[in-house]
Amino acid sequence: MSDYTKKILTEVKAKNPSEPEFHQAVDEVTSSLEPVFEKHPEYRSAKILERMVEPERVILFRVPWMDDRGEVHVNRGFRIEMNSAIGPYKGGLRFHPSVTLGILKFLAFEQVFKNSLTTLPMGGGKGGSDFDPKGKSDNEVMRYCQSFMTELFRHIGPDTDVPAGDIGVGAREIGFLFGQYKRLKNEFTGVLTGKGINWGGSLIRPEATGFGVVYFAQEMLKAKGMNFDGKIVAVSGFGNVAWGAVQKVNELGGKVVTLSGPDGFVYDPDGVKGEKVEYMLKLRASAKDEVKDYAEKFKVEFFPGKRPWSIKVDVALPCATQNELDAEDAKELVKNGCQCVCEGANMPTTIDGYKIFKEAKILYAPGKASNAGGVAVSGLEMTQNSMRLPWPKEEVDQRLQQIMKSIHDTCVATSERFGTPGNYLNGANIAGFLKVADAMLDQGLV
Ligand code: NDP
Ligand code: 2IT
Repeated sequence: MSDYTKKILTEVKAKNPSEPEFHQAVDEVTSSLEPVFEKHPEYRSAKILERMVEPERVILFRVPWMDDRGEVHVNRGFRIEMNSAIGPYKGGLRFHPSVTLGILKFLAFEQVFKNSLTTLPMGGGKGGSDFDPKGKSDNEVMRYCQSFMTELFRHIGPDTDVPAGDIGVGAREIGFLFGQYKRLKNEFTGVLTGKGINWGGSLIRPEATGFGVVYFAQEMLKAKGMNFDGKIVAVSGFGNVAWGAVQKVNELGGKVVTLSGPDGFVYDPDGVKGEKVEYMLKLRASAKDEVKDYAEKFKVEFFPGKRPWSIKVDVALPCATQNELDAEDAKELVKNGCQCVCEGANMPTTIDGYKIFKEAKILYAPGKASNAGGVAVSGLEMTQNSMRLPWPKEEVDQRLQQIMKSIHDTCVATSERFGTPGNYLNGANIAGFLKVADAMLDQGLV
């Protein structure tokens, strides 16, 4: 690391104490950017990176709500408006008890690079709450979403900031949030994405992140003369992203043998297919947050408290959450002959885990490139809303495939151009950075 980037990282840590995930995300991006600063001193002198690590705006608010028994609760709501150089702030909302300012800043920072890679005009943002949807009734979730939006509505808008879903925020929550926004503004606009299909949502948006991950992995395999046919695949998580990924792997002839939750993982050597894929939706809707029930229902093995990375597979798709794959897990995967790791979640691999993949020279794609299909189709939903014209499924899917191929090819070309061929992480970080950095230069001191 150069003195310049070291200084930036030291300052980020000093200014933002107790935000380890944010430090990790900045560290990972910064380490890719050394060759950029060597070639382009103009970014240094304009202090582009120093500006990019500081959110344009952070909104933190109280969310009071009442449960079904009449008891009052208070949670925290956040929206991080990170960067609007190339478009309105865009990014999901996460409802999970682990949500903190630091977690959302890491996600918003990643989102800036991801959105830049999609080829669409979207800036980066992220938001959410420490609200725990687990075990809550539909009415409680509705009241919570209404209270959350009663403050958030004044900060967002179809040309300003367009939130969507993430962990704990799916179609149901987007519906409640949209309904409240509409009442407050008396406007029907594309202010949120992931909407229901009858009221402005895009076809394929629910599947988009998972489909996109597999399209990206397919491109990586193709570049090495391989494909998904007959490949054994480990998937972690059992949520929206995992569900989309499982479907697409099956379609392409692969076999998914694991799913995981906070309680452990299931090993299904016959493959997660047919009614089992439908069952994933039930598992998630049950709000129990367990995959153990899958093992009981389909009579397969359950490994309590364990992650799925010890199983021998060809491809690994981490689709649950950040830092769910560490150096030990990475060693296991490599030892067992895994050829490709393609991230569905945001930052699921630790920095030490990534180093193991790099040393072993196996294919590795960072989430900001490989999971960009979700936000890309959100971008397409915004386009359809602006045109007031819905596109057929085939058109959205075809555009999604083109976008994932374009991100793949950009990562390959950029990593080569900056001296690290085959390194998708460097390619994604550099290409994502350059587009935003140039826009910031064009727009003056913003
Ligand atoms: P869901 O809420 O649908 O599913 C999340 C899954 O991850 C659940 O299985 C959840 O279980 C598990 N999980 C969440 N937190 C933890 C934790 N701390 N430890 C272990 N497991 C955990 O979310 P999504 O599928 O939408 O999101 C999954 C990942 O993909 C996240 O990293 C998200 O940021 C990323 N992503 C999502 C996109 C989207 O469009 N939805 C787009 C791009 C990336 P539990 O709730 O019980 O903890
Ligand atoms: O992490 C992500 O890219 C998302 N949760 C999707 C964001 C979006 O705006 O669709």
